[in-house]
Amino acid sequence: MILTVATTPFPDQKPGTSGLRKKVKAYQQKNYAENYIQSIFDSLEGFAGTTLVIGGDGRYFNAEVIQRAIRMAAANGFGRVLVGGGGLLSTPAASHVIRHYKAYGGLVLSASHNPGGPDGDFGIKYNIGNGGPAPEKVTDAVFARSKAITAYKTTDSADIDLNRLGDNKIEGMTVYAALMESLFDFAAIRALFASGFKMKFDGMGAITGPYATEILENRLGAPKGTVINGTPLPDFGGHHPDPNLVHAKELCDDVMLGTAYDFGAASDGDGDRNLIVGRGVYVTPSDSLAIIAANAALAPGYAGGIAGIARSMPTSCAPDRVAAKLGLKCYETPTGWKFFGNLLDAGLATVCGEESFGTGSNHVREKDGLWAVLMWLNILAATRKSVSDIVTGHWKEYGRNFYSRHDYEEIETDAANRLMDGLRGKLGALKGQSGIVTADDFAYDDPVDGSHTAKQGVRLIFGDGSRIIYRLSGTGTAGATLRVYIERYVADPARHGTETQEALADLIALSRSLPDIPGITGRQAPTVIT
Ligand code: VG1
Ligand code: CO
Repeated sequence: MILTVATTPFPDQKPGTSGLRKKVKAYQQKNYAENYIQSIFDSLEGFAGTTLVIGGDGRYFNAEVIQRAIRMAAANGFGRVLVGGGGLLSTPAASHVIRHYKAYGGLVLSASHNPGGPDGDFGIKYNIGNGGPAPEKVTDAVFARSKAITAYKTTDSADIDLNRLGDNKIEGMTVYAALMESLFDFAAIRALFASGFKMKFDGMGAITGPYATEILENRLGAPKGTVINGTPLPDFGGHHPDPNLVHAKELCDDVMLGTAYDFGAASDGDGDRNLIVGRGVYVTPSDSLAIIAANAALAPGYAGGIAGIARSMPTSCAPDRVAAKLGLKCYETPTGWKFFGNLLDAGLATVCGEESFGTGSNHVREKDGLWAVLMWLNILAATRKSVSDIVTGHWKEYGRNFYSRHDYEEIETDAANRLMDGLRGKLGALKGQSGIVTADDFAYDDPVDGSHTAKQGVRLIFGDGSRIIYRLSGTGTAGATLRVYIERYVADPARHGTETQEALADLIALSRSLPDIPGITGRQAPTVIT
């Protein structure tokens, strides 16, 4: 029976960079999740009788919300709901499943790289029929609706056993693994592992563990135990499932400093991010995108070459150099995967990436952690070179974009806004100072649908191409996080060995003094450096 339940709006259901992320405690308020899900449905048209995909990254509160979402989808008139076994789907698998089954769209229950557990974060994201995150015109409509909502629709049916879904259950892993087999040279990668090549993959207690175990160990013959922290847990086993030098330190130390491994990788809470390291080398996500773009044709799925590259604005300009050499366009978009969808749909770009450990291609409409790992394995298998040789070889050919991101987490929201407003207010004056040739607030005009997105980050671009970029995070749930991105291009191979923070030292100092970060935020140094 369909029930209409009266509710009152919450003022704070504004989707951020990737869905609505809040503390679990906020999501546990009566009707909070229901209001948001109903606001999504109310913003969509023509879905009666169609299919909706629902899956989550398995974090705390997933099991409860998924049941509510299934009931609400039925009550709102969807004809069919496809749910991942156990309610689990990684973000890239959900994207593929939406496309594969030609669903109307999908709900992804995830707060991605944010910590989980009762005191952690929860999130809900809506993806459209192309498998990608809803564009801003949809998320704007959802927020508007959430401020006016008066009722939601549900049914009085009992909870469903998510492991016994009959026809409504899809094994996200099987269809996803088949997609990966169609893109990469599994025989060559199998031969690489058979030759004694050793890798370690850190699932970080999150969703990718089972996918990685199936693909790397079962299908590609990597030794058992290659995947560590491979069981998804509601609190990620206490890990902060953000695959970077800080939160995946153990893996990085083992692979980079030791001699036991040739290659190391990790993925985040919902499986869309990737970390790539080799013996003695950490591959920045920006370099990884450039290297993948330059070598994509080694993988069968991209043998015909790529159509173009897209990167988020703060991502380093390393991919631009590859695009130039290949005679392709490199598109520069605002932060967040939702801006890549149109470029991929229109065939303007084949590979895309962000500095925040996100890389992907036109095979789905999300970033894809395991895809990036398999692309690297394919490149390593085809060339039989070490990660380090590939990276230094790339720098030698294209020059090196030294790159680092400095995060100041959980600063006061007012201070963060003051700092950004201060920068915006003196853009005119900054031009000409300290070699700055461009000082602006990045805006994007989508070449496909003509939509305009403003205020996407303050850019200071120097005469030699160096950049300092400032923006506030749109995924946090406490206070504000200031992200400062620092980049310098160096052509001379003799200088490529310099340590990154040292190579950027003068720009780093300037990045702090120009907007007076210590004075305004009270912070002398960032909390996380990647
Ligand atoms: C961050 C990253 C951004 C990424 C987003 C979602 O956003 O910077 O590049 O697309 O997270 O990634 P922000 O607004 O906090 O900088 V995920 O893996 O958390 O869905
Ligand atoms: Co993620």
